[in-house]
Amino acid sequence: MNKRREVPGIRPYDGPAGGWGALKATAQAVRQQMEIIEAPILLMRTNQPTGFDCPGCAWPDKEHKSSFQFCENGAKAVTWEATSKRVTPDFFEARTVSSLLELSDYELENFGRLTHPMVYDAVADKFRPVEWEAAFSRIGEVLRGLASPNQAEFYTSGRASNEAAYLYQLFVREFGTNNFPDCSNMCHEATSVGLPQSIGIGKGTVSLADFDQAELIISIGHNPGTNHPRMMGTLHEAARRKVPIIVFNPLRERALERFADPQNLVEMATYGSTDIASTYHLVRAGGDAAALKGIMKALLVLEARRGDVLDHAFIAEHTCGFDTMAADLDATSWTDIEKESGLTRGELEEVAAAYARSNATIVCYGMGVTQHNTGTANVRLIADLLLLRGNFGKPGAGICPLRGHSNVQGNRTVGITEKPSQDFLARIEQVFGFMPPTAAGHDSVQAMQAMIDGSAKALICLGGNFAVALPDPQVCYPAMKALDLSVHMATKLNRSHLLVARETYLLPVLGRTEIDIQKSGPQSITVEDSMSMVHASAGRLRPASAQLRSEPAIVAGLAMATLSDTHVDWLSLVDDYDRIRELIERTVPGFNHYNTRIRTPGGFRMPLPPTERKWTTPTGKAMFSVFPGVRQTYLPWDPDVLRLVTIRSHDQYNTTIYGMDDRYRGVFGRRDVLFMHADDLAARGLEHGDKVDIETISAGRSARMEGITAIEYDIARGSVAAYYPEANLLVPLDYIDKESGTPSYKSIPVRIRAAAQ
Ligand SMILES: Nc1nc2c(c(=O)[nH]1)N[C@H]1C(S)=C(S)[C@@H](COP(=O)(O)OP(=O)(O)OC[C@H]3O[C@@H](n4cnc5c(=O)[nH]c(N)nc54)[C@H](O)[C@@H]3O)O[C@H]1N2
Ligand SMILES: Nc1nc2c(c(=O)[nH]1)N[C@H]1C(S)=C(S)[C@@H](COP(=O)(O)OP(=O)(O)OC[C@H]3O[C@@H](n4cnc5c(=O)[nH]c(N)nc54)[C@H](O)[C@@H]3O)O[C@H]1N2
Ligand SMILES: [Mo]
Repeated sequence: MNKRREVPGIRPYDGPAGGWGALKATAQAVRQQMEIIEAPILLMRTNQPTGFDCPGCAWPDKEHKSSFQFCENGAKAVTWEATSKRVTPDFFEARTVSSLLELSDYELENFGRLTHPMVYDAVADKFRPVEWEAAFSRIGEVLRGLASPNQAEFYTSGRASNEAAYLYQLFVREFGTNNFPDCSNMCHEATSVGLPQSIGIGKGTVSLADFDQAELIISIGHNPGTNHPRMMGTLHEAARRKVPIIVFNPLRERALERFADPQNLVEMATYGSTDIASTYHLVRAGGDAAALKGIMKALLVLEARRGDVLDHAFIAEHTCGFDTMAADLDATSWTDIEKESGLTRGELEEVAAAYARSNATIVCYGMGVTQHNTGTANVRLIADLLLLRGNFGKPGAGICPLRGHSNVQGNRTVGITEKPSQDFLARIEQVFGFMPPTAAGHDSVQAMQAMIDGSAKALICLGGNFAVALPDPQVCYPAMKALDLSVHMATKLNRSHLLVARETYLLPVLGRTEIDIQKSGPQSITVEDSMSMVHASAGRLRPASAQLRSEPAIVAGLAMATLSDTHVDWLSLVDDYDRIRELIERTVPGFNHYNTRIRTPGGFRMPLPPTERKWTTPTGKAMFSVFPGVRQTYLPWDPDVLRLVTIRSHDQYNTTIYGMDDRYRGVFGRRDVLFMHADDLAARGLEHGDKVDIETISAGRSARMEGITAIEYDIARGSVAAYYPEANLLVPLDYIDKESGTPSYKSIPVRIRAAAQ
């Protein structure tokens, strides 16, 4: 690399991911948030049969039986919740909401845990303490006073337990709406919509044991070193067994290149590390569809030559649509594939050859695949690739979407969806004796659009940071303030809480790490991980405040205050969560003997028909898809237009910012940077460290982010990257995957110019 100028806070990171740096960062997280004595014990209890489920990510544990698995970002998630800092009524008395809005997302959450239910007082512009019952009763009154239940939006962020989420959907359906925007609509909705079309179910099909038998792992658009750190243990083991790992990612992510496992004594003692990716392809942002089509096209050529590449028996017995897809691959030109993917035909042919050699392949993927206008189509292409060689329902093979929030998958399983199935509604009616609404409700973008056009009047949030997670703060923030009512069940203060409506309530909840005692004694909750394993979780810490209530208790409180004529005995359900699980068992398939099975260590697995080669699609077969052409038609070919990817730093959990470093990408103490390829900088007469303005190319309103520091990075040509949520300024709200409604957070067409001032 040519000699670069010094840019404050930008230093290349040469080491492997993990290793001593991860241990040091963990110690620092503990020091900054907790009383040091209890921290080690708490961290040891994370993901143990006798402890609580880590709120960090949805990657499974070895049956929840293994010894403590070290995880830096898990430790950050746990200590961030178990912090000794508090946001009390005195805190709010000393600050107006307007003054709090001036602070950064990091500062807001770093004040600590909410301790009391609070209500907004518009005259003083402050939050004041309120009694729980008074809050419930007023919220119920406002909800009952709406012209229609459909004027309220009920958001869920995927940390809620199965029990809380189930009660929440029950309350809302009895109230009369399917308006269930949830974080999944911004995350893996493309998986939930695409995979059922392909294989009959919107979930991953692999288990941890499959990774022990895989002969090839393909990793597309996910960054496990930061977002699923316990997965690094799995990849590390696979790499040491010499399993090829082929990566597609526009950014060079250190953990996918080299990793030192903090559990590996030799590696730690010798400062050694293990190479993770066998090949790393810097695919162009949004170019995955082209790359996948290229691999499949090359595979068909190999098949024509050798005749033994495709799994003919599997295709004949288990699939539909092969010929149409093959004809489309034939018709797709290599020129287009290369241009769109940014990869060469030779590179893609090599991937096809490696795939043809492997008898058991797993494809893992994350937000780099789903958060595009073609998100659903991308997911289906991954399924197509796997189907060609029968990589479902055999050991060591399958599809592995890396889920987001630790229980986002469970939330969906127990009924958090704006498009419930008729079967589920029929069972609700049968068990509870009320008619749930059947019309589809709003997803996240639609809920916000309803708030913007004024048809939605109330927003209730079971966790999350709705307005900050969504695109386009210029239109979303004012819409929050125009509501009649907003209610936030939360652990910590964030910006969505401060975008106050005419009436706003903050209801503080118990976190996963805390003991939840109800009438029948201490309660456990249950969660479902990325591999469909359901298991129990019980907190151990003393609650952050005596005023906190559990999420099920708060949801029940809201329900009783809202529904004058309810069919549900809410109080008895809160007294003993076993009773909630009994109801789940009666209304959701797959939960037989729920209460017994969660009492065995490791829990149980939800049914996954594709693992038995059963396809619950309308045809009863797995379905190949057709992706016409190679590109996202809305993206212009104009070489001046770059594709902006929004990414998470290493010190961040979605909108929660733990710190200002992004160690593995060499960024320290700042987040106001734009990652750019050296040639893209040069083509604009820019240098590493220059300030730039970023402008979104979209018909209609212009969106700009000004004075960002462009830094040279090993990123695909034509792609640039900036941090989420700051860069949400540049994402139009209606810029979505039409099939799944997911915002295209990872391929925003932008122009970059030297900063005006
Ligand atoms: N510590 C921590 N853990 C987390 C989270 C967190 O914020 N912090 N968030 C949780 C949640 S809700 C989620 S959804 C997951 C998110 O986990 P990931 O799916 O890993 O999400 P991102 O960091 O947004 O980006 C993923 C990767 O996609 C790449 N990418 C971007 N665009 C493209 C593209 O067009 N093609 C390809 N092939 N790759 C692309 C980026 O360079 C990045 O490496 O993690 C969960 N776990
Ligand atoms: N530009 C851009 N935007 C994105 C993304 C992106 O990659 N790029 N990713 C999208 C994705 S994948 C997701 S999932 C969404 C995330 O969207 P959300 O899930 O809405 O956001 P979070 O930042 O995870 O929510 C953090 C808040 O949750 C609350 N909280 C934490 N723990 C608990 C708990 O146990 N109970 C309750 N009740 N509350 C709790 C705290 O108050 C905290 O402030 O953002 C999306 N937005
Ligand atoms: Mo997510």
